[in-house]
Amino acid sequence: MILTRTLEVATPLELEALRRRVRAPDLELPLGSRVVLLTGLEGPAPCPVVAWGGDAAVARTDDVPEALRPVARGPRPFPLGGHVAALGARTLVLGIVNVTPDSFSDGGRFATADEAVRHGLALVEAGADWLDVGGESTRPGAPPVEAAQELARVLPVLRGLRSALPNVPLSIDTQKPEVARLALAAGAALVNDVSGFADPKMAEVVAAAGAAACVMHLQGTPQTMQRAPRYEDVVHEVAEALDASLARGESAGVPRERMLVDPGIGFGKTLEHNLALLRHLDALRGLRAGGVLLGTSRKSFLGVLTGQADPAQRALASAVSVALAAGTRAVDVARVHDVRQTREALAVAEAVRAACAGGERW
Ligand code: PMM
Repeated sequence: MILTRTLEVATPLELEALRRRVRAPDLELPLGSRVVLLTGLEGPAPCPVVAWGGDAAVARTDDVPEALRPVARGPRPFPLGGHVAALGARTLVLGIVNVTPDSFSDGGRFATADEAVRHGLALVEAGADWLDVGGESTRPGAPPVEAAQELARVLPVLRGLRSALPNVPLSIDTQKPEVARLALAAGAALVNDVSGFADPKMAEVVAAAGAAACVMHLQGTPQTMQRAPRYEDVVHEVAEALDASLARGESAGVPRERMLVDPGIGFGKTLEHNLALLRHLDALRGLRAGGVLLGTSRKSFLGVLTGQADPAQRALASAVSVALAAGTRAVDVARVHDVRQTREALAVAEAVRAACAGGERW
């Protein structure tokens, strides 16, 4: 699979990294150049290139055919149960309702169904477009939960939210097909699978219900993922793995445009891996999925960058990370704990972006 990402070569270090990636030590580009990096090349390059080595090449932006460019996509409908969400017009906010005793940032806070439903209502009041309900923690090292226990946690919350908020699309965050099946029957419209359809039955459940899905990238398992994450080219490898998840979905009968892709920030990734993925989210556009979902909320890498040890104190850092990604039109849906702060940050990012698009640049 050939993937492209746009690069602005702003510093000598970035030029050096690009030289290494395309194995061209003599490559010269003026600093500030905008180019496209193509990865995953097997045969001849699909366009004129300035340097080429191994599976990667650098091309001038104008030389790359339209079909290969990581283009931001315009507004498009995304069916969700009885609703049709509009993706691409603005970044939608997916509010997190964790019904777990041990999620890393909010575990135990909403441990009863009533508390969780009240929390969901408050998130919608604060501006959440959709809600994501989860009954199993995926924090590094978290012990797995039996399906029966997960169902006992999530079903009453889904039913409570469904009746209190009939117009708000709900998603179920689970890796278990049986949990997904019953959650869809209880009113969820999207299955958020952090394993990216590792269990092929999951894709069948989604297809049978005519539901939507989010497939996330994860290296290893939640138990082992942060031990020693390793990639040669994290952006390309994450995109390839997501493409394989989309293919599993398609072969079970889930249309590609009904699935969102998510790079899985913090799931088997170091700080450098997370930053590279955030910088090159546009590469995921090349997968032609329904849209791109991003989950940076309160994650450890934000603690490393800010020195903020308490995840609940990372709302500002989380909102900034979402606003930066939204500013480049690289993200359609942001999964967040701190809805109000994220909506405020997005309002600013999107207004600035729109002003530039309208030509009011000087
Ligand atoms: N992160 C967590 C759980 N589920 N789902 C998706 N699609 N993307 C994520 O980044 C993601 C997720 C872990 O965070 P939490 O324990 O705070 O919910």
